[in-house]
Amino acid sequence: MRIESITLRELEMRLKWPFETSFGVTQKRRVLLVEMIANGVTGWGEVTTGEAPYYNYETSDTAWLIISEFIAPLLIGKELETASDVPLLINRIRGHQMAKAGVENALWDIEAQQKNISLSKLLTGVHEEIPCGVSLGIRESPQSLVEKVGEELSKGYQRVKMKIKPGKDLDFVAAVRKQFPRAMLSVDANSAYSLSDVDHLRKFDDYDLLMMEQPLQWDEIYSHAKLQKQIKTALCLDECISHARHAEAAIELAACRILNIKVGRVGGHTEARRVHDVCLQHSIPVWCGGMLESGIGRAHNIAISTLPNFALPGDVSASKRYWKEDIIDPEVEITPRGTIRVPQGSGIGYSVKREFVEHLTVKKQTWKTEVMVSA
Ligand code: OSB
Ligand code: MG
Repeated sequence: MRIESITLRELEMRLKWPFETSFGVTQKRRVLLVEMIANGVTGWGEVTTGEAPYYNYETSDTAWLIISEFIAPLLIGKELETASDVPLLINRIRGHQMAKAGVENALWDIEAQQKNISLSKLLTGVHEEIPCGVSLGIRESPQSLVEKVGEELSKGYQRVKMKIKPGKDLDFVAAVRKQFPRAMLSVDANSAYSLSDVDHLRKFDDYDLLMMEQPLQWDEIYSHAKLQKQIKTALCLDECISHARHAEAAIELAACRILNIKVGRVGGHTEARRVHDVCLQHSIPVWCGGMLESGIGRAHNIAISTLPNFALPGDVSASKRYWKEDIIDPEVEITPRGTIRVPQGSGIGYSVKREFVEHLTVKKQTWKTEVMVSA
């Protein structure tokens, strides 16, 4: 495949409702999309950065810089055997996984279309339907959280994850558990605690949670190992796992019993599969995390979620939970069983609403190979 053109664009998209995590509130999303053409076939990827460097150090602006200054110039005009060769070409750029993933994943979409198979098949996925959970932002009061959890469970979602932060944690979880004694529940602290909070964090053991996600520092594996020894609730790592070697270290240290894979956080589908395989070898179940993606990122999440060791419901949910109108057709929907049926069409399996994308675009840059003039 010869990379003939790369278009990077920023879309301004407003979430239906503000989403609050321990690190802040988001409503106005700055979504970066990568549109690539190779051998005449167009593929799409999404850069899953936040607007501010509060989840990790990347932002929409750093990703724009890294892609426009380094990744696009490195890749334009290159001939590649497969999308999984992209990391070899851009490895010399340290970090910036989300920027890399947005570009690499566009080529995965192209490769699947060229082979006329679904992205799921190309990634060697096996599931035709994936189990879905939701991630609920921090709310005003325990009562309003209880109501929201009830709403999502009644739609069929199989697992509800609640965002927590100091001061908005135990009471909220206790109220939800009391109302829903048998629901599959988990919490996500997004690094809001430290190891000195161990006595507090141990109190969550009373609520039969599936897991507690990344309670400690965003770049810490070892502290989570110390914490896991002292609490019963299974820890799940998110922020601190940037690649398969991190996953191996975390598993060897017994820093978690479950792992969240975000395709952007680990640098694209190639590395996401490696993380998946490491976890499978060690019997650590994984699930797919979300970053408030538009339909394009959502479609990539669905495809990777079809690999065999995605054994737990992910944070991949219906388009309409976040967007008044999504940029893909059809939108992502869930079945009454709380699953998403994996599209069987070629590539990501959803079509991109070009005009709507254009309408939402606030910034755009294109790289092209030099035009070949035929004699
Ligand atoms: O930690 O999983 C997280 C959103 C922004 C930043 C971090 C996280 C999240 C979510 C949203 O939980 C999940 C989703 O996209 O539905
Ligand atoms: Mg998380």
